[in-house]
Amino acid sequence: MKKYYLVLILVPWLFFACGHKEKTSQETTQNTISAPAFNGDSAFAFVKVQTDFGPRTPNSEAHDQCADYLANKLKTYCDTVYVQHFTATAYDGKALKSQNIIGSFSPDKKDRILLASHWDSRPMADHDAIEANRTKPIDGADDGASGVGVLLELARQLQQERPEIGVDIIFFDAEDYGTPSGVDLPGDWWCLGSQYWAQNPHIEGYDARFGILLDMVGAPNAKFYHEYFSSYFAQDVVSKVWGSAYQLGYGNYFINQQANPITDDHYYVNKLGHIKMIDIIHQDHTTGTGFRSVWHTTNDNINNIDATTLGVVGSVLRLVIQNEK
Ligand code: AHN
Ligand code: ZN
Repeated sequence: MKKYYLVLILVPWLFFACGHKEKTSQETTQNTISAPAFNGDSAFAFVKVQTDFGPRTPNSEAHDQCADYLANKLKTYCDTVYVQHFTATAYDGKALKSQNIIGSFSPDKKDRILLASHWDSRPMADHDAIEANRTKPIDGADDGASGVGVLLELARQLQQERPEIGVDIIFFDAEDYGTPSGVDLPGDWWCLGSQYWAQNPHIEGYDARFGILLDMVGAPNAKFYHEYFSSYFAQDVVSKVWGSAYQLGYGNYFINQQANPITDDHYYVNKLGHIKMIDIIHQDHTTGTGFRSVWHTTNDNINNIDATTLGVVGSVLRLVIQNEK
């Protein structure tokens, strides 16, 4: 009789426990508010335009052509476009003819958000599995073009639905000309464009409420964790962005977990520019490099870009901007 009672108590409890657990896991991907429209396919097309120029490595013809394209495209969407020409010195002593390209909405507004990506691509596929490929430049479809594609599509949309807050979109140059894998030199050889901009902003005394950097936002099923420096410098912005993603039902892309520090453009905007900026960057701890397997290889091309992921990131940005009054 006693055993029978125990079953009577346990069975409903098990039911409740399982049912409850299932509901919780469903909630992480459920829409709780409606997403502002964002066209991932259009963002994808903007990624392809860039990779169609070929590798956009500083001092190449494709680099020049893509710079003109980006500046002209921003001119069609933004109120003001600034092109910052500068010469960066690379780790190997090369002088890199570089350009930071900036598009602004409502440049006179004091309250602003800064959005950024790098538009150059790496001059060598130093992580390629095939040795003969390691000196070849890469398309950088994910590593560079993906973030720029999302931001171009965002600019197109913001022209139609003007944000209340001022917005600046910066395409940094010469981010990915850093030292080859295995070479360790003293000095800061990555992110030369953002280092330049942080010390020479396009407007004297430039400031923003916060900044968001996009880097490698085009992988199928990308995973964006709380990158260490983002949390260190701007945990409130991390919470805002990951919270917005969760509200839109994108908790499977924007994961609430700490991850490794990445010395990316946002690091210098924080450190040298004193503007708090986070990095939305796809990290993968299973590959050995910390990034996806195509990273810094000739396989970082348009075939490995997913319009859905671009759409997810763009929608999150739109919601974040919409919430800034
Ligand atoms: C390093 O791996 C040293 N920096 C990461 C910055 C980066 C490279 N982002 C894209 N490519
Ligand atoms: Zn890179």
